[in-house]
Amino acid sequence: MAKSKFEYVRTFETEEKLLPNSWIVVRIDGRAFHQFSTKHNFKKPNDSNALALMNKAASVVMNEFKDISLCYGQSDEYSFVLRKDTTLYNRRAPKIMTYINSLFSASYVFYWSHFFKETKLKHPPVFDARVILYPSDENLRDYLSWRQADCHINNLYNTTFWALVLKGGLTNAEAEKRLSGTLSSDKNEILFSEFGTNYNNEPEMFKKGTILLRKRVKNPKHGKTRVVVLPFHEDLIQDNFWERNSEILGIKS
Ligand code: DGT
Ligand code: MG
Ligand code: MG
Ligand code: MG
Ligand code: MG
Repeated sequence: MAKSKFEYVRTFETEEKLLPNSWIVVRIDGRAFHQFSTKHNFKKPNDSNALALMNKAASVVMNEFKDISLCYGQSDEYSFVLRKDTTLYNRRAPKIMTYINSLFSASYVFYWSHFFKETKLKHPPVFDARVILYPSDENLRDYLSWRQADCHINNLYNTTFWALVLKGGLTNAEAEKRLSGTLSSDKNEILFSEFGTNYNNEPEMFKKGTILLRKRVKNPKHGKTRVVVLPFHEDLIQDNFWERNSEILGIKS
């Protein structure tokens, strides 16, 4: 077909290509989930169904894009880590970011009713997305450690805050004041001495977030192996996580 006289407008398009040989991280985060979680009666401070739905939507994304080697999620956010050498969409940033975000968001809606049997979706959930490049393995590990440390700090705060409000009868403002300036050890102590809660015994998913990894598993019936996406709730800040899962950074063991 002959080119139309309009076709020149394509030359206005730009192509944002991501630097080669760098880890690509796409992080999505729910928009105004403070409100969204209230409107949909999420349990405080953690709603297991809401977190399971986030994990499900991330698994759909990881199953679709094989160059994602690890995902990390907590609260209303998920990070997707693509291999350094990925050539997915020629490393075009907008393609990678929008496909991941859109598949995640669509899956969140698609699977909503599996996780919330009683609660109808009241409005479409939306997620923002960003792409970050990390040139070294150390940078990538520090990024993931930063997100997991954030999970821990927020979860300890929220667990103590909601214990003071829901079990201790304080108002939100009183609980906030009580916690202002406290250290982690103070919060652990409040939980233990006032509410009989040992923070260490809280569910690992709440304390550590969720890591999705690809693992080869054997079917016990016919012995065939296949690669599946599995959730882990472990400390990824320590070296031994990376030693046990040496395939992520491509360290030959
Ligand atoms: P943003 O991201 O700037 O549009 O604003 P938000 O409101 O999404 O803020 P963000 O992302 O910093 O914090 C996540 C919010 O989502 C936070 O207010 C707590 C809420 N949230 C996340 N997971 C849960 C949950 O399992 N239970 C409850 N009750 N709330 C949750
Ligand atoms: Mg948010
Ligand atoms: Mg925010
Ligand atoms: Mg968030
Ligand atoms: Mg098209």
